[in-house]
Amino acid sequence: KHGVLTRKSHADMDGKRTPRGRRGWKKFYAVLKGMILYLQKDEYKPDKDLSEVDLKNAVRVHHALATRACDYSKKPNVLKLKTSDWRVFLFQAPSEEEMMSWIFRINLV
Ligand code: I3P
Repeated sequence: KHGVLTRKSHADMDGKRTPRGRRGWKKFYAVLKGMILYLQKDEYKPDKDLSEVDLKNAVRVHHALATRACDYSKKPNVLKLKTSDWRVFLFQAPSEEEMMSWIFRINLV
């Protein structure tokens, strides 16, 4: 699965709140492949190698939990992703349908 997702980092590894200055929203082209959600600057090209930054932004979604971000009301179509290393991200999808589809696919991993 792939598509545009806008990310906000809410908690870092070990569950510590992401500090000010690193809590902004950032738009990515997201690709869910195997157990990894790749967050790329540019649209996915199958034969192009991932950049160092792309690799750094990739999130392991094995044993992660995706839910609708019910407690976040500033933007619509936002899902919350809790990873197995206690990071928390918010991702805004372009539509309700896309948000539900990402939640479903991430939780299948
Ligand atoms: C954050 C940025 C986010 C905002 C966040 C700020 O600043 O303005 O958009 O979240 O508020 O800290 P920075 O880019 O300097 O990290 P919202 O869009 O959800 O308001 P927060 O600290 O209350 O999460």
